[in-house]
Amino acid sequence: MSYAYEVLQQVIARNPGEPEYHQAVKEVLESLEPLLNVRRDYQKAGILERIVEPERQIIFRVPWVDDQGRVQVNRGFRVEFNSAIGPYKGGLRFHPSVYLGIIKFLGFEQIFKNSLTGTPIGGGKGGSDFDPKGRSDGEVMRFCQSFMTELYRHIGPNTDVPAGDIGVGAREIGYMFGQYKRIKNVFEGVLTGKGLTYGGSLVRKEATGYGLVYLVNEMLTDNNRSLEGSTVVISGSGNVAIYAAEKAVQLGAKVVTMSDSNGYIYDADGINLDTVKLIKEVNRGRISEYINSHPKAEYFPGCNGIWSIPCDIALPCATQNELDSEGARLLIKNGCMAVGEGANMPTTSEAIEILKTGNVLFAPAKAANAGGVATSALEMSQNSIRLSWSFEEVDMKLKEIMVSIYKNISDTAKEYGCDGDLIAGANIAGFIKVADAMLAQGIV
Ligand code: NDP
Ligand code: 2IT
Repeated sequence: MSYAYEVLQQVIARNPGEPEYHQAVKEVLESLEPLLNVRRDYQKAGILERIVEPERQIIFRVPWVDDQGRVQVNRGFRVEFNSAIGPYKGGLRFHPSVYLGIIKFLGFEQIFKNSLTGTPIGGGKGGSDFDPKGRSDGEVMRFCQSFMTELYRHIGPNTDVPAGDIGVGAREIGYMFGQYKRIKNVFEGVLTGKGLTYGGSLVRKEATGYGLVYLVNEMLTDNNRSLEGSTVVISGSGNVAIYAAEKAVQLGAKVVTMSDSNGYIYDADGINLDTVKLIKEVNRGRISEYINSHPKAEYFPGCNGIWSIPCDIALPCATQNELDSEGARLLIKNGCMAVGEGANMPTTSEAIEILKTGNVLFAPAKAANAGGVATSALEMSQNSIRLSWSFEEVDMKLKEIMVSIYKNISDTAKEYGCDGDLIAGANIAGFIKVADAMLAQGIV
């Protein structure tokens, strides 16, 4: 029995009822085999046993009062997973599906993603089972204030720096920042994704989507393909999806779909992003409203059908396990040449195997969506030096980071005998830096 397999069995036994966490750990540990065969020192130092156990897990009550005067109680989480290479860093997710297993899968992925960015940030994640959908601004504010009233004591600009994720955007970050500052009486860069008037970085809003397309573009170029003239299917219509679509169009592609948890739109002429931004960013509406102003477009209820739309490139940008084996088969059948993961773990393990067999180029989330957190690290740098860089400057740094992530993961895949397997390349490259830092710091 291999070291990685043994640790995986321990993880499954010790963390019952957390299938998403098991899935994330399995994918990483399996792909580390070629590295662990040559680096026996990792086993001696118990690196795997330690890296799969969060350094700290915080679970807390979040009481608040809704607009009808009723008391509501949600559950808050912050999992401080690994601080070997920097302060814990990672988003907060507000979604009714949130439970400890989701936060742990996201926090675990974040360790390696953050390492790949080349910036000094550790891995963490948090959130709540609070559902912002249909809640008034006042309710969201009271929830965020209550959430931060507990969270503030665990975080800090050199300790743990949260940001956004599903259900947490500029509005929520603003309310949480205000409450943190009020409690601590310190103006400091404790959150990223802040508004531009109070310490936010230009390009942070666009960064995950732009970064995804920069990385996919590198992967295509490296394989003598091009984004220009291609047809792109994007799922989701949130922060990542919108700015992935914007950059894909800027680079000459046509984006024909977007979705939310109710259904998807198909616009053969190319999605009008101004309409999507108005519906989603301004009105917080549903993607189905798109057809009201674009009658030639079609709306289909349900999420899975989106992968039946013929495309050259698919960018899942909504949520975990949204692209399953049936979706993968449909993509291949329709001639899809590349998949880039904008969301975290959007592709099921079975679907990944099918895409591999079908020779579809595959950019894994840890690398492909790292532009968001990389730009968060740039926001932290700007906060530390009390300066703001221009849009062009941050965008250029983001692009450089994505290009170097691609080079790092494809070189690493080659070095460990799995040429072209960017999943293995990303997992191994992300892991080595963290593992070596852990080795150097002793058994802690
Ligand atoms: P948003 O909240 O802005 O948007 C999420 C989108 O995904 C919405 O369109 C939402 O639809 C849809 N969605 C959410 N949950 C589900 C579900 N269970 N089934 C179907 N659709 C769903 O989030 P982001 O765009 O920020 O995040 C999207 C993904 O990208 C997540 O996996 C996140 O972890 C990942 N990510 C985000 C980064 C960031 O910087 N924001 C950085 C790196 C990764 P609806 O409105 O109906 O819920
Ligand atoms: O999954 C992610 O990388 C994020 N949600 C962004 C985290 C961050 O700290 O910017």
